Amino acid sequence: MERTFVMVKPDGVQRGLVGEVISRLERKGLKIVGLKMMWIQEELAMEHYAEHAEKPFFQSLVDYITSGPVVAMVVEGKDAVKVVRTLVGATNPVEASPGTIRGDFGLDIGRNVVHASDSLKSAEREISLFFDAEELIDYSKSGEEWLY
Ligand code: 3AN
Repeated sequence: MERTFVMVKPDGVQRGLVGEVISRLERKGLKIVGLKMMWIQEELAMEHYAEHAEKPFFQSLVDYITSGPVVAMVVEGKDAVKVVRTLVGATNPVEASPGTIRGDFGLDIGRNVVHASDSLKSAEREISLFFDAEELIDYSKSGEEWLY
């Protein structure tokens, strides 16, 4: 089973899309193993987006992600990293397919509703950046292997 990091960004929280995002992840069969609302401080934002430090939009990205509360979560499931990226859709909501979260709810590339890790390696990095080990809950939904 894989774990990945998902975050409802400030625009998603402001627009009341937290439940919608969680619901889509749950209905797909993914299991939430960590969940919290937080207001990201600049230092964490810069670390989270470190790979974009040289990009022209870096400062606006940091300003935006720290502009209001976010909902951070860790979801677990078979091929979770890829499955969540597929549910989330393309980075630019203009190109994201209908049926994806960004395709259905986003218009602006800077305010694209959700963040999701793009690889297993970044998932591990982002999970440990946002969550302490004891905040992640190990549980099973039932004893059945097939119940994702
Ligand atoms: P994704 O979130 O799909 O992994 P990344 O990692 O390429 O996309 O970009 C991180 C975030 O930076 C995006 N979610 C988006 O909010 C922002 N971003 C990416 N490209 C641009 C851009 N050209 N202009 C403004 N913001 C951007």
